[in-house]
Amino acid sequence: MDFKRILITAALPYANGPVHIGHLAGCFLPADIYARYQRAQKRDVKFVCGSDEHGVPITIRAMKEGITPQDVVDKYHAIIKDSFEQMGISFDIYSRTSSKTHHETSQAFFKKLYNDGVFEERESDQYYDEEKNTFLADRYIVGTCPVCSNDNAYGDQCEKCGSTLSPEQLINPRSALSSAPLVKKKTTHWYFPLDKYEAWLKEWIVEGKKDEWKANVYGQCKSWIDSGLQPRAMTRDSNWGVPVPLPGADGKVLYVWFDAPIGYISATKELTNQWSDYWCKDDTKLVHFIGKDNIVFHCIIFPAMLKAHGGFVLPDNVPANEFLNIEGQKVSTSRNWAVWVDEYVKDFPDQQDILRYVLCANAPETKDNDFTWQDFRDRTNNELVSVFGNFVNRAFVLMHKLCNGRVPKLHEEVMDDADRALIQEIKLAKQKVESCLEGYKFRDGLFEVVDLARKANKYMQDKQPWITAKSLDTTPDNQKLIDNCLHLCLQLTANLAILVNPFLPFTAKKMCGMMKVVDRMLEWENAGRIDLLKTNYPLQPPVLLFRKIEDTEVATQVEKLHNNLKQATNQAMENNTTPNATPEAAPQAEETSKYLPPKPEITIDDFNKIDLRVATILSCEKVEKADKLLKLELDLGYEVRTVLSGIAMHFKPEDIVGKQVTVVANLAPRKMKGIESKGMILMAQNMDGKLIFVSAVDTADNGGEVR
Ligand code: B3M
Ligand code: ZN
Repeated sequence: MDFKRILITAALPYANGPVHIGHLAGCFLPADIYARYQRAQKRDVKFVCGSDEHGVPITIRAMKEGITPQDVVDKYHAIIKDSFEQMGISFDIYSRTSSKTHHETSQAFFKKLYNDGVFEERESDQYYDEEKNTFLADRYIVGTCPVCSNDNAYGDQCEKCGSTLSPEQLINPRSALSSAPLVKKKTTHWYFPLDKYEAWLKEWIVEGKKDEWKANVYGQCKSWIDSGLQPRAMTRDSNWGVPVPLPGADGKVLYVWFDAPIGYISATKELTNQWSDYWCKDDTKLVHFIGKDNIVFHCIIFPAMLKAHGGFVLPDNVPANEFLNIEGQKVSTSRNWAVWVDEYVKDFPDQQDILRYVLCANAPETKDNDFTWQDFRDRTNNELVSVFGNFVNRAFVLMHKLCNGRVPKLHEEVMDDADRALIQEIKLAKQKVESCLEGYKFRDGLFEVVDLARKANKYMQDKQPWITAKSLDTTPDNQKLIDNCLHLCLQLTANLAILVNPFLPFTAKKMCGMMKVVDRMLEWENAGRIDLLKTNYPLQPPVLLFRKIEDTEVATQVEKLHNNLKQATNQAMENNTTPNATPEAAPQAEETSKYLPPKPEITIDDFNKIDLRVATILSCEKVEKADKLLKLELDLGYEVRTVLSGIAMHFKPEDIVGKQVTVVANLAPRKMKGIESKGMILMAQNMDGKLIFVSAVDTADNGGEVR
């Protein structure tokens, strides 16, 4: 189908905390790349988002901080909006669900379903706080955890041991709002009969989207549908949210997952009078960017609501990402294990594009991925600085040195195969990046861009115009060779600006400045051309596109993470609770289990690559200026070597000398604090955080293999 317009949405973040880089990588960055690319294609694009300002997490936060829910959302809406602006997320509108338009739009939506007799009205027993005269969401019920005896477990989850609970399982349940004992009271709610849409969903998704939607998205939908759909309550007893627009429904609001997706419609309404073109015309391509925990809401519940209402387009695609872990651990806002975007932009001023780069190059598109500060440094220094930035810089420096600061002419008569091959690569790169972006394969697309720079570097290195320049007097044609090389390198630079623009917009802008071209050059149709810069056109001196990340910056950030964790843990212990709980699904879900998720399956061949050996610790000392590192001398039988291990917080050096350990002996050496570490020792971690050496039970010979 040919689409006339594209409506792009990114999941509305809850305004109960700032956004972290997991949110960015999960949906906002890919959505932005897609929107920027489509705009460069001169297509009719609208990119909408806003804060999700309803739901229990916000009222809980308000209660904990002793402020009103409105105060909470006002505070975080501003912080979140600013973070997005800073990071160049180019929404056409960033709205909020507390807006008047949104209240009206979601109420009208509900009313239409109600009038059409879509809902089933049901009565059920709900916990009620008689002192506060209010029904209690599961989160508002506390009691003793049946699993770990934590006295402050919630009605839906114990945050101490991670168990998922229901209020019925709590021992001595009580209200979190008062100390009143709980009573049950009858309440009425309106249920959306998802079961009635099962056959339709089967046809639309299970049969219709198999080859179109990403495997992770399709798989989740299919298993939901296959396990049978149940009616779901679309209203709640609460006074924070969109009031249910029915007489006698005081104290009832729309379920946050009913009103939030309608927020996409409200935001479009606020953006343009033509909003209905985007929502109601068949030739609109609607694309929802979300994190994986939002899949069912966007692929099943919201489409069923739209279908029941009638007159709306359905999503063409829902390219959900998996999760981004941080330094090997799941993001947890309650443990403050996260990299916050507002802090990143403070810690790394004017370095938005390197974060965009790393998050896209390592995006969790098909599986959960890990963000580490070391990888952030490595990718920045080895890919952005050494490959992309270095090429552009060299092209400009050489042009100023060897071609009077002007775009030299292309002399066709002396072109060779290498020149022609490079031109071919430029054209190919456009096609490759384009097909990646159309197919939501953002990391592959970005790889292709950098790969073009890599090829360009090689071309320049092979041509060596600086050497050619040395024999100008003897071989006058040599100036032509130099001209051709730099002409092509500069045209390629212009192409790089176009191709990188959706991913790294700040960089593309800088490059336009250096080339003295207007933004219009960045239109996608210009990619693949080698006449973008006019011959003899004077260009600016190069500016540095990216700066290197220092090892000390990596260390500082890692330390910050651990300090945050320590603080949050201490505070949680004081309160016997967690400071920042998020019971509703967040784009980056909270950890719900004390166990790390299982890793993907590997083959025996994968395993056999690891050379595990028995070794004895010969000596051990602390590493200067590193709180966590111990320097170990290990006897591996066939050699003695140095290994650094981050266990200084757990062991005294003198206590572990003589211990036998297991070493990953063929791990690539790594330098930390100026010391080279060759290998890694295996440690097991108890649930309480205690570390234990993984070693042979009976004494084994040093150097012996562990299998
Ligand atoms: N605020 C949930 C979340 O942040 C929710 C997304 C709404 S998208 C309509 O995960
Ligand atoms: Zn527990």
